[in-house]
Amino acid sequence: MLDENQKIEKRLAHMKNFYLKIEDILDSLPDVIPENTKDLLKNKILGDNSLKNLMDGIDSHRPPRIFLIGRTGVGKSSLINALCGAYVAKVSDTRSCTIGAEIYQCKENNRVLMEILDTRGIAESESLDNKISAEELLVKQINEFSPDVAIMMLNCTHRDDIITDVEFMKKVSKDYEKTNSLKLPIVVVVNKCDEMAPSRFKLASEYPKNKIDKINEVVLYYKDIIVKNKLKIYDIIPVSSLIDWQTPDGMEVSVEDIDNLPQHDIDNLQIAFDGRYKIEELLDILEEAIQDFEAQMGLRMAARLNDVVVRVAKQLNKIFTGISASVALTPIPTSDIYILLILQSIMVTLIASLSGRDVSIDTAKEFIFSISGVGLVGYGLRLAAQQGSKFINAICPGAGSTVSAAIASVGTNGIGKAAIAYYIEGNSIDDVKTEIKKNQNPKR
Ligand SMILES: Nc1nc2c(ncn2[C@@H]2O[C@H](COP(=O)(O)OP(=O)(O)OP(=O)(O)O)[C@@H](O)[C@H]2O)c(=O)[nH]1
Ligand SMILES: [Mg+2]
Repeated sequence: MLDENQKIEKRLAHMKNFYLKIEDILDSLPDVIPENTKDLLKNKILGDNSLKNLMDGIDSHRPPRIFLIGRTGVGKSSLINALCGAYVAKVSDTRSCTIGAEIYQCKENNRVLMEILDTRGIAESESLDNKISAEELLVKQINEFSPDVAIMMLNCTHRDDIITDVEFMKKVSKDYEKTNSLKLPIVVVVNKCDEMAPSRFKLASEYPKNKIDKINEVVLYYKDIIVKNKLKIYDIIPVSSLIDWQTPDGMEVSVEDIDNLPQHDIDNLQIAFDGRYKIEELLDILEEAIQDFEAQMGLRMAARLNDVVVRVAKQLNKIFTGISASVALTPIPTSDIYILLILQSIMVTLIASLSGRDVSIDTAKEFIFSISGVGLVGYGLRLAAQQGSKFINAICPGAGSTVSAAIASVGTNGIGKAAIAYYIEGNSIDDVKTEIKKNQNPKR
């Protein structure tokens, strides 16, 4: 039986196979499409660097290196579990570390998900005789580790004095930039939001407005200190990493007791209660912040099977939304809608291939027509082109007949979302249509 990871690899390979065939598919489009239009599409799709990086990352991904800084008990280890959606084992690295810092790998079934440099921060190293040299040593160690991203963790429920750590991060950041000629993306994570009053609401979907308002107030409080002290950060986000674990036979275990369980139970821990808040959004931010595409794919691969597939599909949607906008800006001999339809069909086929299915360009086109309510199933491309403005109107009412970049991208994005909902999340076509009707003018 294939394990989760092999299933993911298989689906990604399936998508890549389709990607490698795009040139042939474009070449075999009906003759009504002029050669230069086909070339334009080839250039736009195959010349797109983000798409190329996404595909390259499939063959050569690596675990992302994350530098975690935060006080004892702020939830650094819990955050890693929350990001991976599983209780991951910590395996200490052989590399030596300064006091207060530890390098380890997070593993699941022999697969390394992430490499972590974990430090309690310089504020807690005060007992050291020579604080200055300890700090220098730590900065050096962080740069040797060469993180893809730094996560600075703060506590939502007590407003800590963070100036020492902010100053320290400025040094780390400066040194990193000097060594790598690259900015270190710093993401500030304000954890334990579930504990904010009223703390009885632990489910993210049930947070009342007053709780969210208080959480946002704390975020602003920290942001203000960071800005005033001139630390450049990539983003700041409030989260909760709360997960309660249970053994496969349903026995709940507290985090403190997990290490006492037999190895088999530790390897098979399940989520008993999921109190995570905004972890998806944090993953999105980290994915964007990480520049190296191999590490970016590695981060996606650390998530659960369906999450990995959805994350990749979302990325495809983002890329094709961008390509659509750029195509709409290019003066082209054929009708814009014609080209958009081909682009969107290719995107739908790529997304569908992630579900393990083989979907032809024609089937993808039919999918687009059926969700947009035009009902051209079975008709040829030529008719689709003639019906162009009507078709785009169905997706984006009031669009008129010229396809602007904004409309092209809104249409593509809507179709991408619908394809994810249908092919990957397994919703029915009727549910997908209802969802589209609800968000007639999606913003992104
Ligand atoms: N309610 C709640 N508890 C959390 C959250 N994150 C972590 N905890 C709890 O806080 C305690 C400390 O969490 P850890 O993840 O071990 O913290 P850490 O930063 O790794 O601590 P050190 O390794 O000692 O530096 C544990 O009991 C966690 O279960 C959260 O978001 N909400
Ligand atoms: Mg820890």
